[in-house]
Amino acid sequence: MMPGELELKNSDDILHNIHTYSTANPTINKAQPKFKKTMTEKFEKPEVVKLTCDVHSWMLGWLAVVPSPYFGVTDQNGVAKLEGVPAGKQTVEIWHEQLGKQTKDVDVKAGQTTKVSVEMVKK
Ligand SMILES: [Cu+2]
Repeated sequence: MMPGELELKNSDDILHNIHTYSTANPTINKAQPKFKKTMTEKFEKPEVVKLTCDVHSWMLGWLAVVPSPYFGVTDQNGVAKLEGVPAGKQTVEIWHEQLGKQTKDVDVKAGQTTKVSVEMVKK
């Protein structure tokens, strides 16, 4: 997401908890009871935020707050498409929960598809 508000939904009939491990944004640690179907929280600064639920130890998520409208999540084949990126020299940043972060400089040509290939290796 870009910096702004995020709607957190609880579609389950049980209590959950939103616990964020932020450094740039305020930390959130709030219960979300089953009757509270949506909660809105602000994430105003770019960072990758770890989210957990303290009620269910296996629940874990990541929220990437990025300072750009051009972002995506890879599909089952490891492919993400960023559309409408302005032509010119751009830098793409790739992040993975276990494999870390990489950046790559890309020369985006107007009206063409530019392919960027990145190999993430476990260290
Ligand atoms: Cu939960």
